[in-house]
Amino acid sequence: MNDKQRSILLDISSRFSPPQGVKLSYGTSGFRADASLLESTVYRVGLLAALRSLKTRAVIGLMITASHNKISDNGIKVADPSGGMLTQDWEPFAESLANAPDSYTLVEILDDFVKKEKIALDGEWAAEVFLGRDTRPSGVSLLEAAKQGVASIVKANAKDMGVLTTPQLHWMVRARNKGLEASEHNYFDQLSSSFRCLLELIPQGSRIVGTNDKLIVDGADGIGGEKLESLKGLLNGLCVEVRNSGNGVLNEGVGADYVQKEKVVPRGFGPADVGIRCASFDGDADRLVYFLVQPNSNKIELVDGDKIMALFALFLEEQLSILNKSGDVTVRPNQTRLGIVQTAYANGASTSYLKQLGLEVVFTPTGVKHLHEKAAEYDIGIYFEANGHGTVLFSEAYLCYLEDISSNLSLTSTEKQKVASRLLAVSKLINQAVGDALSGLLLVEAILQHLGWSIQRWNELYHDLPSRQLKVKVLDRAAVVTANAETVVVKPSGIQEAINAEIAKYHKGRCFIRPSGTEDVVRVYAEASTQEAADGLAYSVAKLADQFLGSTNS
Ligand code: NG1
Ligand code: ZN
Repeated sequence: MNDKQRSILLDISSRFSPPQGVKLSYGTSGFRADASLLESTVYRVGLLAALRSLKTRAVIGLMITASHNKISDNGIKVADPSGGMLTQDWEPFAESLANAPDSYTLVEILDDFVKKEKIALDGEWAAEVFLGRDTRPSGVSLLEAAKQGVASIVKANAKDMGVLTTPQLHWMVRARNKGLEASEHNYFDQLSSSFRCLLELIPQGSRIVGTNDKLIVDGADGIGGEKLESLKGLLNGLCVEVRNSGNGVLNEGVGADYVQKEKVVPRGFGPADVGIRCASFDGDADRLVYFLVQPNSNKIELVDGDKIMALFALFLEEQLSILNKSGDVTVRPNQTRLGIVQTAYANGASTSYLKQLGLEVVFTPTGVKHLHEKAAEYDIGIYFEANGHGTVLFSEAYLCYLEDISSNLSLTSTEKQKVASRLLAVSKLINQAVGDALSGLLLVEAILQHLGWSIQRWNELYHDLPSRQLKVKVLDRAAVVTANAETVVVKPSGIQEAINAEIAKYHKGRCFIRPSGTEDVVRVYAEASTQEAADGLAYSVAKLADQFLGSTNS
């Protein structure tokens, strides 16, 4: 770094002092905290994004959002050139930047990193960073801080892409780095045309006849509802009503997280909606769950991310079985590798169902970065978290294979061509960068129409085991160290044995604890054969967490 660069950095960074006494960590999904604490962090992540762009010679994304968390929180995460999450190798650098106590230390850390990574600050390449934010009011000033961060690195350009869903920003980064047009118009165009293509390929006689086909979507009073309102004008074959599209308080009594955790109707829904297919997004529209309003109560029947995954898996498996039928020159020497990736939060009944379909099911720790990486190892990899975050990935080689089949009239049967065209349309409809509530919703809708299924029929695929999730505030959540995709606690010693002793008391009992990557809590998850038992197991293990780790309330 030359003197000019150093002095620009010292000057601008001194305007963004870090909060005192707060240790920030780049968790499951970037930095998240009360918005008032984040200006310096966002500024510093702006610096990192510019360096990452210089290093990779590609466009990098910065998304300012705290997703499903309350409106007063905010957060920032980095999208890598592929549109996926920041490479994990750079997370420690992000953390040391965010926690540097003053501008001098910040510049030292930066200088060392630039040397270590051999990043040319005054090379030919001008860094480019796409910025997006959700609807949180604090996003306006945080976006300015991010711009300043990018601008502090000489030859770095920040481009404000506007108020977006998180998956839109990831999609735009990916598209631009593939040399494609990356506007919202292009994104909507891709979604609507691939959706149309899937509907056109529905076998005759499949569509549900005479049932109430309306879909009602809860937009969590965030950006997703707004975007769906715009997109819906481009969609034929889908009757959708959007509620909670921005007039109420973001994520308060609404949204996918609320619906999934509380299992009650979101604000704006009620008895008149009984029997109608309903869906809920989270605040930045990267999570999607479906639900049915129960008669005579405020309870809902939840159709969660696991069940969305089961629907996708069933449909894709059916398509692949047609494609992989022998007696045709197009058959691949090896069958298509279809992989299913879950976390320990997946309901046990969903895992049994998927295994019983004969599918390969693997587990990773919580967090999209882990799931995505694993799913990318397959020809087609499906990953989902129970909370509704997930997508379907197609490898480049597999897409080429599908292109060959769909265009090679002389070698393949019409049926196989149709399957290949369908799978290609799925790959365009479902966001390849990151889980996306808008595109996930369209794929669910297309598959239900293809199968001729109602939401009730879909929900019958299997019955969830009763479960309970709790949060425990402890003195230091980092004291909990886990292994085996977070199913076993290795530290503090003795706690796992105590948890095992509790689990043994319950029929079909399963329980684990892990430190949250987005909140200052330890999470407890329990499953058992009845709701009472799942509650009992969760509460007794929460008590153990409290005893072993010390409560902040005592
Ligand atoms: P943490 O706070 O690490 O549990 C939560 C979700 C993750 C993921 C991230 C990012 C649960 C149990 N955890 O992470 O799955 O979605 O938020 O938003 O739902
Ligand atoms: Zn989200």
